[in-house]
Amino acid sequence: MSMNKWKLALAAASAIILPLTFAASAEARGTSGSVTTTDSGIAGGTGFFWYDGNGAQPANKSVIGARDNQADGKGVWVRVSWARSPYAAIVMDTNGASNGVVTKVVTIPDGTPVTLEVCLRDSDASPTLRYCNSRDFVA
Ligand SMILES: [Ca+2]
Repeated sequence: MSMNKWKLALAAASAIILPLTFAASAEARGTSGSVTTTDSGIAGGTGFFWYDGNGAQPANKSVIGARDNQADGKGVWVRVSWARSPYAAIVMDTNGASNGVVTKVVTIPDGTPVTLEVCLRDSDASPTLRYCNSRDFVA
């Protein structure tokens, strides 16, 4: 094989391998974090999103969480939403402040962009959402 043919063969091989490598690493990349409500002083609520970066959950499982930070008579409402069915999941912390994080496992395909919203919620009888905030993550 001449040098030119060898170089062409290498270039062709790279063209095939590189997109596969890129797709594999992009699939594994997700983001986790939190967002707090916009009320003044100590934020009354915190919403959490954990993508399945450590494989602790089965494939395509993410976890959302709600934490009530303040004994103000309001619970915390958290919703994660994305562009494909089933579109959204909600978790609420209504068991009083300082009782940890209420979590929910959600099936979202890896690599899916999601929006996490957190609001304070008055009560079951009056479920008005207040002081909402949102942040984007990747499942
Ligand atoms: Ca509260």
